[in-house]
Amino acid sequence: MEDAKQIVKLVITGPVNAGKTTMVQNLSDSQVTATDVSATDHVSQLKSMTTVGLDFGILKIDETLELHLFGTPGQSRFNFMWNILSKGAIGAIFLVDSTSDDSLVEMTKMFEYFQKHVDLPVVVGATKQDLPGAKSIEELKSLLNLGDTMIIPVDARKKEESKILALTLLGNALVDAQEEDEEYEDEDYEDLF
Ligand SMILES: Nc1nc2c(ncn2[C@@H]2O[C@H](COP(=O)(O)OP(=O)(O)OP(=O)(O)O)[C@@H](O)[C@H]2O)c(=O)[nH]1
Ligand SMILES: [Mg+2]
Repeated sequence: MEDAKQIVKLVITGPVNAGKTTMVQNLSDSQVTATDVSATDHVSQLKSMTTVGLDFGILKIDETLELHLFGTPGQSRFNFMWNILSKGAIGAIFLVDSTSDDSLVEMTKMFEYFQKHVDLPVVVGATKQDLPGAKSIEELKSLLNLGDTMIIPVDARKKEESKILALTLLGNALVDAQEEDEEYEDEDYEDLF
């Protein structure tokens, strides 16, 4: 019998201009859905287009596993989409623009919001490490107050780097799920004695 195909949902989130749409586009084997429109107000000083709904793409790992990627908008006025898009996800990739102080401030707020309202396993990807003025991974780790959360340099334009980030998140999420399972089983056995 053929193995059933597993579909795993991942969310890609983070502040404006961190590289979420770029990552979903470059990771996807299939045609992507994007909902970018012309940026207005302060965002238009950074970039011409911004996401107002979602990015969607599919990355096929092998015959039995597909990652379904959901990119969120970065602007906080669309934060209702963060909850909607995170439903049923196994984890979230948080991207942050390593060259932008505004991105760090916004990322801290988003990260707090997520921990409170969404609570998924997270891996942080630090983009734009190749650009002048980029903060080092160590600096970012302490400025963002990330605690135990893993932070990895990534260029959202590069598929292989982005794939490593996605697979790291998947691995961490599976370990978390296994640990929760074990706790649950221990509780079960305690009831027996
Ligand atoms: N030099 C460099 N550019 C990058 C890197 N990662 C992403 N970019 C660029 O940064 C820009 C990010 O734009 P988007 O992908 O639209 O950003 P977004 O996070 O979807 O932004 P919003 O939808 O507005 O929240 C693009 O021009 C990318 O090519 C990187 O590691 N290095
Ligand atoms: Mg976008």
